[in-house]
Amino acid sequence: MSEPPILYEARDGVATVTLNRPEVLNAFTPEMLDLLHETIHRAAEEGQRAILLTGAGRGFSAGQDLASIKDQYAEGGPDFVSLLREHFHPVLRALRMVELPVIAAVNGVAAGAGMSVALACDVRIASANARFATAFTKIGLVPDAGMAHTLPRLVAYGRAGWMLMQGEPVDAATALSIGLVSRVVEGDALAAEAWALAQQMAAGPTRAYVLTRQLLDSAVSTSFDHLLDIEAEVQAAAGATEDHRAAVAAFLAKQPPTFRGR
Ligand code: T3D
Repeated sequence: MSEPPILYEARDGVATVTLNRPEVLNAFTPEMLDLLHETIHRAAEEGQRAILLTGAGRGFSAGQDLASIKDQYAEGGPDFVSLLREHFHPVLRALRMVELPVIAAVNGVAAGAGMSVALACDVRIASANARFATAFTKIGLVPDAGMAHTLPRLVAYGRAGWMLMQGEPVDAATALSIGLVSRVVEGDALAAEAWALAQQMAAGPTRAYVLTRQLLDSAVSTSFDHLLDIEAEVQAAAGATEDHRAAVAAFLAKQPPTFRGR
């Protein structure tokens, strides 16, 4: 029996989700995307506290599986609208809306929509051999799976335009220097370092992390004045959590806080 294209393991509050088609650098098929979407929701429904997303083998993901759609070119071409709306977009929306912090452990090449998926996560830690290739224009496509939104916000407009139009891979050291990833570690240390980061975030104020994501998303598309209104509302939600109250009490008692994600 062949292995499932998505592996799931939950331990100590961390749901590890592994893209698992290593023979094609974890390129996405619709079935794999649907399972990934289900799995993101599963982690939240089970009450896990963080998601750690990574790839099996030497790649993170090479984006859309081009071999699986090649026959469609003889019949008028792939139905891009359906492929995106029905299979890619639910995954991207789930990553941005799930009530858990999402950590991408980028273990190798992330290309096309594989890179888009990595960029939609809250934080990225990469191995020294990771590469980021926008790839879309290399095959005559425009960026999709949200990359036209995420990339310029991470690396600024000018560099995003260069990366998207040139499509050349960016290595891990460059990715770190331009803010595409937050940390780079030697390849064989990635699993342990990413796990430690995921555990640290899972034990943190996870509700505040998710609200911070929402606030950041609002902040990049609104005026300063409107942001001040939004932040008051979002802070009210964070301020109503048990985690906030417990952390203030712990601070005043000169104790370390214990966060429960609510
Ligand atoms: O319908 C739509 O298309 C809309 C949605 C679009 C979203 C997108 O993601 S568009 C972008 C699609 N992705 C790409 O164009 C990337 C294609 N891959 C590459 O350019 C290179 O493979 C990489 C730069 C990612 C890695 O290069 P390298 O030299 O490390 O590995 P490789 O030898 O090229 O690949 C290893 C194997 O994976 C190879 O198979 P083989 O020869 O060992 O049997 C290769 O064919 C396979 N593979 C890599 N990428 C894909 C793939 N198979 C299917 N689809 C892929 N995207």
